[in-house]
Amino acid sequence: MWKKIIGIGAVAALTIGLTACGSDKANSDKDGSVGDSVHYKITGIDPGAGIMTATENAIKDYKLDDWQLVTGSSAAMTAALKKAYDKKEPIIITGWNPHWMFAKYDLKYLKDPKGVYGEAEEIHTIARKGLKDDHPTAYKVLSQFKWSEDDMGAVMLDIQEGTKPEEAAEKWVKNNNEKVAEWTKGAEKVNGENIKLAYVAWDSEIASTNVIGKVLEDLGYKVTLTQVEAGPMWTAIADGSADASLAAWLPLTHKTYAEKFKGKYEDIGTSMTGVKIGLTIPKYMDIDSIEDLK
Ligand code: PBE
Repeated sequence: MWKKIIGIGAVAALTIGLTACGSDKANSDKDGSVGDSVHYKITGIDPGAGIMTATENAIKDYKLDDWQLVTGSSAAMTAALKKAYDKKEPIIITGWNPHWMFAKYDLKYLKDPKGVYGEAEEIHTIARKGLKDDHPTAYKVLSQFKWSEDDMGAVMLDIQEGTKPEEAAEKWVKNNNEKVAEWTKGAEKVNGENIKLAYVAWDSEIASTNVIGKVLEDLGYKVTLTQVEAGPMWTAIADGSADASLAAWLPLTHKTYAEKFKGKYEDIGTSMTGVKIGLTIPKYMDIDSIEDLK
């Protein structure tokens, strides 16, 4: 079993999120605008997430002057989505793929004709400088890690349905020997060396980090999963206080971080391609584009 450290920031963000959605009485007045129906609020996640920066840019670029992006957390956002969805009330959230919410609810992305949310994004694995020399086995596995949206989706859904992340990861690893064998190809076993993986409590990254944590543990590592906010996660890789992270979304989502820490980290692999971020709504809402929010 590995240790889990939860950053204070995550707890604070959750509290803010709960406060924000407590006062959120969406009122779907047929004659009013979409804005009126959701009180001009976009339900967001943790402030350090790239999708929050992208959404602030969308508010500017689409001139959504009356609109406000509400800060919270992934957990608070999905709770607000469930609450609205159950009553068929309107809600606009910051969504991304892969995410279990698209399997559980009928949702759609709002079209983004200005391309504020980028095109096809990728999930990258980033490592601290020197990891290759210090921990060649971990470096090898991390750089060979690659899976599909369906793979990640299975782990995410299992967790969402109540299985503990480390148990969901263990189950997936047990049932997917072939894939794991590809990641561990040529990796020699180690004897209790420490590896620290930093991640943010985004559902997608809880899944990937726990799975790789399990794979490294099976190779003999003592694995620590450190849960922090996005800024501290990038900082930890850059200053070497964490070894690696599976949570770098590029080229757009974490562009600001990638530029800020340029030359201070190593981009060692792409674990998934064709991922996406954007404003997301239930299909029963009758708008299609971010431009309809004006
Ligand atoms: N996400 C999930 C993150 C990256 C992974 C899309 C919420 C973000 O916006 O930074």
